[in-house]
Amino acid sequence: MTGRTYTAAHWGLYEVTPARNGGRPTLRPFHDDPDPSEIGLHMGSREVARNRVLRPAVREGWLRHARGLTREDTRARGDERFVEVGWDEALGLASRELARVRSAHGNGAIFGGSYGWSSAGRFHHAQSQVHRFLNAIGGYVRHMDSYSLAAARTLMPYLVMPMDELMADHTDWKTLREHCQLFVTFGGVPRKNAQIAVGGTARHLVKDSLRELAGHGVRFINISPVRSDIDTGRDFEWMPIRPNTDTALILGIAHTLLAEDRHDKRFIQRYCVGFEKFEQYVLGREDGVAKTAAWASGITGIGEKDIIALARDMAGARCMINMAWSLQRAHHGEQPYWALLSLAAMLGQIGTPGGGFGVCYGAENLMGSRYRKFRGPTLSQGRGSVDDFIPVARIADMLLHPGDTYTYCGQTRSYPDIRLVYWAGGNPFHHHQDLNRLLRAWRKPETIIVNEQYWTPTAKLADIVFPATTSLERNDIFYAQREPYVAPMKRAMAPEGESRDDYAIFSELAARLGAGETFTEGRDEMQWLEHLYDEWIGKARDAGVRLPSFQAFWSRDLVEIEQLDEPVVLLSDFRENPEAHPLKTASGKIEIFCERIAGYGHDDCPGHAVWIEPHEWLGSGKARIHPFHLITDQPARRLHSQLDHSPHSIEAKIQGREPVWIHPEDARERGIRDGDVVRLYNARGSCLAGALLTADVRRNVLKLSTGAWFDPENWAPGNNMDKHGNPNVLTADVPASSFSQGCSAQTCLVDIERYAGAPPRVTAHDLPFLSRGEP
Ligand SMILES: Nc1nc2c(c(=O)[nH]1)N[C@H]1C(S)=C(S)[C@@H](COP(=O)(O)OP(=O)(O)OC[C@H]3O[C@@H](n4cnc5c(=O)[nH]c(N)nc54)[C@H](O)[C@@H]3O)O[C@H]1N2
Ligand SMILES: Nc1nc2c(c(=O)[nH]1)N[C@H]1C(S)=C(S)[C@@H](COP(=O)(O)OP(=O)(O)OC[C@H]3O[C@@H](n4cnc5c(=O)[nH]c(N)nc54)[C@H](O)[C@@H]3O)O[C@H]1N2
Ligand SMILES: [Mo]
Repeated sequence: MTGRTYTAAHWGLYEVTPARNGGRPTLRPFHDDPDPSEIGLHMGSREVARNRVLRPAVREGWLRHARGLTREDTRARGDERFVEVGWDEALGLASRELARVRSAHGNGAIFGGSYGWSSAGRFHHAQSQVHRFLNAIGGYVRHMDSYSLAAARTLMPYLVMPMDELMADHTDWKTLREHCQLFVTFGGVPRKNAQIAVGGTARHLVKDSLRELAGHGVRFINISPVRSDIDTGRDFEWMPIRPNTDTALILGIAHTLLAEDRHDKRFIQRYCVGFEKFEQYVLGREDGVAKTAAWASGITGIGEKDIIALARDMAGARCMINMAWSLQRAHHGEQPYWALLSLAAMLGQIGTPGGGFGVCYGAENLMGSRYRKFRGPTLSQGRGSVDDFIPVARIADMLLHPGDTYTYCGQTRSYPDIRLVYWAGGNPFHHHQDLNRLLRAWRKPETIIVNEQYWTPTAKLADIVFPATTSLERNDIFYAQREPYVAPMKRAMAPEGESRDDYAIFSELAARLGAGETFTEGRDEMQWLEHLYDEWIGKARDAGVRLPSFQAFWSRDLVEIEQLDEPVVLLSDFRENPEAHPLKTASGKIEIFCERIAGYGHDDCPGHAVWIEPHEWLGSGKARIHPFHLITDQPARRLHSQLDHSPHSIEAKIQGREPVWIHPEDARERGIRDGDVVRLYNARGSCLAGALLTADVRRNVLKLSTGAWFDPENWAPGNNMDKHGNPNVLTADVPASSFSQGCSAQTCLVDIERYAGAPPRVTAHDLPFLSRGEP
């Protein structure tokens, strides 16, 4: 015990000096973290606090309407000022409106999907809080899957096992170091992304692990439009592929393996089903097109000889194939993942130490960790009477087209008619595609309520905004999967302004709606922590982890979780004995061809991996009009939109705007110089950004990270320009497929030009116009 105080954020565990005499807390990196993330160091800073929502605020027109003064006009969202009101009035307004919608239209008219990452800490998790609250008052329409992973999360359980299990059981870094010879990765192993783990991370593993592998002589090949999304500390090979064409490349490799008889027939026969159908397709016996290396070369832009050499190298070495999640966040995003699994099966190394596949080392710190696996404490979300959901990325479709039908995993379903939206812990005007379309959809609901810490675009577009506290202002428990420590998170400062915990906000609303006891079960914050902790002790014990009593835990700073001696090797049990350890798929084996998915009859996701052109890509005719493929990756200096206004994030902006990576040759042809303000555009919208010239990005590809707060010239839907560099004004709101309905943000063509004239001021981080008391 060292007497330190800790706080956790998704991007790290930090040591805190609590605020004294009305000052601010200061944060330091965790002393045992070999590669701490700078993102969190500014969490408690004055610059970040400047954007806090300080008091409950109600949009003026909505308030006038609630007071019987005027008709309501949802088109005014975003344009009107907010009136700051007292807590009692705000809670009264929100609870009466919830009650009205509930009695007039039923709980099925309330959308509480409320997707988003919220903050770390197991109790004050805003998602769980809002879902539990809405269930306590009778239920709500929820969301399925995530923006991160919908295509893979939907697909992989049919083929091998659920994504969550695959992710938690990745072959660990140490084992790779000892056994892997060739590490081929699609989309790098971005250390910038591995800053993050859901719930926080105490020891960041990726930087050292990659260096150790390279030091051991592991050969790395990065197949990606972006060279620098891996850093091994040494040279590595780069295959600059055209975005969204990886499936074609894998098919070309598969064809080479077949043609040269290098595939592992014994593995396929023993552990897989349906290989023959895939083989027929690859050889061209299904559609008359043999998926040769030459064929793949024409699609991917990778040389035929290089593809053949890659196939031979993969078959001739202990080979790990890794794939970034971004590949499945694309049109037909199921296909690269299915192809990856099919290729790994052909190589026959699944379940061996050092070989097989990964989904994805680098997306978060978790993958490759050897620390013990055990579940964390969780707040029950309760149960309501509404059994309706939408696939998470279909929000605009739902709001715009109530009653319309759509398909999902072979079912035909229809969209509910939503009257009220409640959001806590997410930022849809960060995460959704085609924001002009979302602006239109956002006008549909009668009321939008948001709990927020900061004046984000989503808060600015709400009717009622409740100010929520941050982790630094609450007590909580830090736990994340396969991390070496758990820890108490202790309040380090008083709540800013009049902000309250989400738990307190929902407790009050629930009480006013007659569900106070159901929601709180009579516990306050500390009683909840103790309750969740006590339940957790038993679960942890079953997994071989001994936790101290709650009192002992709370009076200590950290509890260490031991590292396992035995290696973690993905699917090793299955490899050892597939009869004793069958997979939970229909056949118990790896499904190279899947009867169930084939039976759904979705043309855009048939029974085995196929190459289908995305609706936009560099090989399509559309590229003559918009000749750049836009990659919108995860930002290095924040988590999505969180802390976009922190000094660390602002420091990297160019003329106040998000940097867009462009190849120097492409820039030269367009008269764009490093540091220029540029305009990116397509038929869906346009945004400004700051040009960053680098040969680390392939020609005809632009990279603009997500997370710059949406900053349109005005809030009316239409082709208006975002001034700050939010790529989601450009991306398309098209589902990955009719099977998964997942987010397909990485499929997007644009053009770019130098911005002539004086660029408009960035206003993303300005506060909305606030007035006190009377509308
Ligand atoms: N173009 C494009 N778009 C993408 C992606 C992409 O690759 N390309 N990626 C997608 C992916 S993978 C994801 S996961 C999503 C992420 O989308 P989101 O998860 O919606 O993004 P965040 O910025 O993390 O939003 C979290 C919000 O919760 C608020 N918050 C934090 N803690 C609390 C709390 O305790 N209480 C309350 N009430 N609020 C809190 C924060 O202030 C913030 O506004 O974006 C998706 N969007
Ligand atoms: N710092 C930071 N880390 C994060 C997050 C964050 O916001 N900030 N978000 C977290 C979340 S919610 C998620 S879901 C994960 C997401 O993890 P990913 O989805 O894997 O991350 P991305 O950064 O979108 O993409 C990774 C790399 O894939 C490459 N790529 C893009 N398109 C293609 C393609 O078509 N083919 C190939 N071969 N490569 C391609 C890009 O060049 C990029 O460098 O990251 C997590 N980590
Ligand atoms: Mo994500």
